[in-house]
Amino acid sequence: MGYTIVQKIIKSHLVSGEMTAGSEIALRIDQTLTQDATGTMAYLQLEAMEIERVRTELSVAYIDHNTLQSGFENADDHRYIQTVAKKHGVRFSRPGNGICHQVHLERFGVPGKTLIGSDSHTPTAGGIGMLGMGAGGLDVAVAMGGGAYYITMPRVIKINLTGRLPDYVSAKDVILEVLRLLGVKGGVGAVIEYVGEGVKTLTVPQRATITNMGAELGATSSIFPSDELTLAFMKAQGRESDFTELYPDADAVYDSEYTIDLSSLMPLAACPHSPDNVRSVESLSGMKIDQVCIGSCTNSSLSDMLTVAAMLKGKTVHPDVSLSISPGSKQVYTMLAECGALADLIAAGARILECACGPCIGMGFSPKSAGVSLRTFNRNFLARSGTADASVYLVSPETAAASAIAGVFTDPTTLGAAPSISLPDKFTVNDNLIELPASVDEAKNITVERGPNIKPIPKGKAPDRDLDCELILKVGDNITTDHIMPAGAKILPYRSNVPKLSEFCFTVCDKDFPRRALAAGGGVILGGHNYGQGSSREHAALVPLYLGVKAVIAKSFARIHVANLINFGIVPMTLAYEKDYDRISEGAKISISGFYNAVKSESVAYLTVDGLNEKIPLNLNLTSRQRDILLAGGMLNYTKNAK
Ligand code: MIC
Ligand code: SF4
Repeated sequence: MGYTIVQKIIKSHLVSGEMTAGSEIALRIDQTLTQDATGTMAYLQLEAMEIERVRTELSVAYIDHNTLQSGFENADDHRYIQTVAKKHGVRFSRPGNGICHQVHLERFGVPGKTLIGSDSHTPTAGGIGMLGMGAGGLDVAVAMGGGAYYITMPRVIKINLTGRLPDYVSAKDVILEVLRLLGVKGGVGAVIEYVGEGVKTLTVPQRATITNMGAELGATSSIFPSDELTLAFMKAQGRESDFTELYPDADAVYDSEYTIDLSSLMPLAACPHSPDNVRSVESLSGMKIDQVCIGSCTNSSLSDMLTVAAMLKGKTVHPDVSLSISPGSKQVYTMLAECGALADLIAAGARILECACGPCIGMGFSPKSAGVSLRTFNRNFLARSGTADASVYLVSPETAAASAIAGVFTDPTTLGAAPSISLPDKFTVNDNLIELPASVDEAKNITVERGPNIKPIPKGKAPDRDLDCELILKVGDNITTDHIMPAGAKILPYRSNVPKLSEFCFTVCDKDFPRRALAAGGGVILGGHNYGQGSSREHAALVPLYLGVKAVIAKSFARIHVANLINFGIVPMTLAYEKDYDRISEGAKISISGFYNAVKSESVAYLTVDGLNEKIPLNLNLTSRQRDILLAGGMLNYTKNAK
């Protein structure tokens, strides 16, 4: 039996475990990346584990999220990351160099290798046949120290692409179609592999748009073959020596299979407030809009920007619309300037932002009250834009540009022939904003600079012998990490300051939650399906830990978040019977007698709820490694004990 692309990469990186879908495997990690909003924690943890020098082939620290610097906090954190990276052997991508995933694809990704990043969109690297996975900062720190990365061996979903995209229909519409088909939890436990004749019609940046937004399916990763178009991209980056061909075997066996005929697709939009709430742009056309934002790690490549520039050339953005454009990297920005397309964007009235995450993570550009915002981004979770009652629609750059001119939702396919964009054979390469680490000798003299914003990381502790507390919060399905630990311009500056961050925990659902949690002395949270979907931010575990959360009970969990809970000693449990969800109310007194022992070795624990006669069975689907981490009170203690 042959192997799929992802199975080939896993096989060549397997440290332990069986390659049977559903079992725990450990992988050797070749490369890591961090970004600044999760990076400070990752490097604090690297220091806490006393790792002097990273042991990966390549590790890069990017500054791309917190670039507003409305106070000293971000600037201090940047300097911390810069100095800690230099000392410990990590390359440092300075602010202004671009969004981590875009820059990594351009300058560092290697087909066939493994990459983990403290950001959920790390699968962008799958656009060149690299296995990229999002992870919590602590897992990235462990990998930097040469430790393996543990995942559940994924199922492999094949998406067979046929045909060719029509004019004005683009890669974003492909991934929106996949989201429509599979939903935001359709990829949990799986890697999505794109194969078939249609693959040959998609360039690397288009492929990367698709693999990037596979994160919204809950997938472990998404990947394309590495073929002649990958080689052309690597050549254009001056990196052909990093190229290897990678295809699935002809007799590879997939767990499930879908076919998408690219030629049958139309412009699509994800409606508020979920990336899988997909409708045709045609059905929305004519709706008045207030804002358009183009950029983010999903759609900020040179080809996206050139397409938008060609559509805006000679036109003016509608007077009722505010249009922001953030190119994905310094390379993209430079080349836009060199070819004159930047002038076309400026002339049309676009507000050009620096190449960073910007509005995607609510760092400015919040829409007006009850505003309608069209964004080429990947997430439209409630309140993420910074305006709680705004309606955010996720669309392609083509739909965004057409609508920005018209002032209403516009299907670009109604505009006639699309502009033809040709990509240069050579990109402008200038890595001057990537700082190399110090040599081992020089490193001894480097002092890591720590600003006052950096506060100690809360420490987990072993589970209580018997759990006895309150159910402090009950929430529904698909709770995102943006609900648990919101981001945005007011909150992101405190990513290194957990006590301050805790004031905002779950406030999207319940303004009073932080106060209630502290008053109750902590407790347990009850969630629905796919609890913790979205980002890799471990703050969504660390902050609840600080507020005294000991366990989370849910119908099911998202992959990265459940790993983060375990890493910080919060016990994840699932309801054995979903119907029991309705029998537990917020505020109930609950207990589990023999909780410690259940975490140690039982597969089921029994929850007593005040006022209910029967006990509610809860599953503890934990590997023995995860049980040991929880018993140690989290990964930091666990690694210390192992020394
Ligand atoms: C996001 O898109 O939500 C983020 C901000 O990039 C996060 C990381 C973070 O919260 O810092 C992610 O996707 O992992
Ligand atoms: Fe940045 Fe947005 Fe991409 Fe997250 S999704 S890495 S915030 S651009």
